[in-house]
Amino acid sequence: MRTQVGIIGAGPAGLLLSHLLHLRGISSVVLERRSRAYVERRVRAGVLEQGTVDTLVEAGVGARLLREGLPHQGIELRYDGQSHRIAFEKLVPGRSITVYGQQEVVKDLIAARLEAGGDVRFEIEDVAAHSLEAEPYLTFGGERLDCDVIAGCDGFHGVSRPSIPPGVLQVFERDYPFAWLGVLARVAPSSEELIYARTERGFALHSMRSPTVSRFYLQVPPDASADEWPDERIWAELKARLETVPGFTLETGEIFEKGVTPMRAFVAEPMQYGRLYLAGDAAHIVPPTGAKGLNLAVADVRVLTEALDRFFSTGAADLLDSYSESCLKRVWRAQHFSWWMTTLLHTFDSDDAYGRRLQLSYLDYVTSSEAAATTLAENYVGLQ
Ligand code: RFL
Ligand code: PHB
Repeated sequence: MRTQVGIIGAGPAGLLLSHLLHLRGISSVVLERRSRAYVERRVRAGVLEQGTVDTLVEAGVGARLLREGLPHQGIELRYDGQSHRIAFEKLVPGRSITVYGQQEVVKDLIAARLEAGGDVRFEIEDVAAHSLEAEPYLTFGGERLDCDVIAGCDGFHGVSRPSIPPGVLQVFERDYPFAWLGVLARVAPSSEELIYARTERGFALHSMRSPTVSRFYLQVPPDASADEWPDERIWAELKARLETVPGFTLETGEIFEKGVTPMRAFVAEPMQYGRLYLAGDAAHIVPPTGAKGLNLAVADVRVLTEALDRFFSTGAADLLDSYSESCLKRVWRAQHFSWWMTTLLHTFDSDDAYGRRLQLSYLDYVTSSEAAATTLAENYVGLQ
């Protein structure tokens, strides 16, 4: 078997890459370890930057997103018994975000790939990448797939990054001393916009998926398990962290999804080796506070598509050679923003009274200075 681009992983990065390449007449095969049902059900991100929405719409996979996605013109910061709105329409006119579940993006992309006769294979468990320096190929289940290029879109725990020889990559990482418990509940959102809440009990986030489904996150200890969090405990803690301003009541409902996500940051440089190019979580992850992970994956794929198009249409490898450098500028901006949002809003060491004063001082600054609020807004909606 032979294809131009062998893609490992059918998450947002791998599927979007395959779709964008198809639109430019470049062939690809996507190999995914999990089943189609599993990847379509996997609950993750929810916030799409303007640039991500534009990419999906321009690629012809945005019809349902435009119909069902919830456009937002601001977010709320809640702390110290006060509520403050960061107003995108005023601070970054014409730019906003859309709340639309990552698994809905994945469903739309899979449907588009299959409808166009794309080769997406699920439940392929033993993919390995070989001969990365020249004439690369993938093996799986006794088969061999020769490719011009391999795209490692297999997430943080995938096989593509570890297939790069030792010593090539420089790794930068940070683990946070807490995790997020995320839940989905069948209840109308209690707020029109997302609420990022800082309290002495820890951080809480009120997000949503639709007019009838709400999404919540709670800062929990790093070793927490969802089993320790029966529904009543979750609602009590969400109320304690969110019902902190006059007149706000949190509506409750049936919780139908629960999971704990570690909070970690990671970047591997460069994002390429020989004919292997890493995109999305395979190369970098951010803590979810800034809602950047999926958006970074989409941005990588945009850069890679341009580079591959040029390579296959003219033979010029210049854009491929500078792929990592082009992506890393945005990656590091998002790393900084995610670190900053995380540091601002979470409870760290309970003995660190000095650190708490710094957080509150910065929150006061962000909510009272237009310059500071604009910094938050332009990073949140995504820098161009
Ligand atoms: P994915 O989505 O992890 O997809 C990788 C795919 O590769 C498959 N795979 C393999 N396939 C074949 N062989 C192997 N050996 C393989 N190993 C793995 C996997 O099964 C999977 O299908 O990576 P991708 O495509 O790079 O996409 C990245 C995003 O998923 C991720 O950055 C975001 O979900 C992060 N994130 C958020 N990002 C945002 O932009 N906005 C948000 O609001 C946001 N919230 C979040 C988040 C991530 C979260 N979790 C659970 C990590 C909230 C949470 C709670
Ligand atoms: C989500 O809705 O899943 C979500 C929203 C904002 C974040 C992270 C996750 O910062």
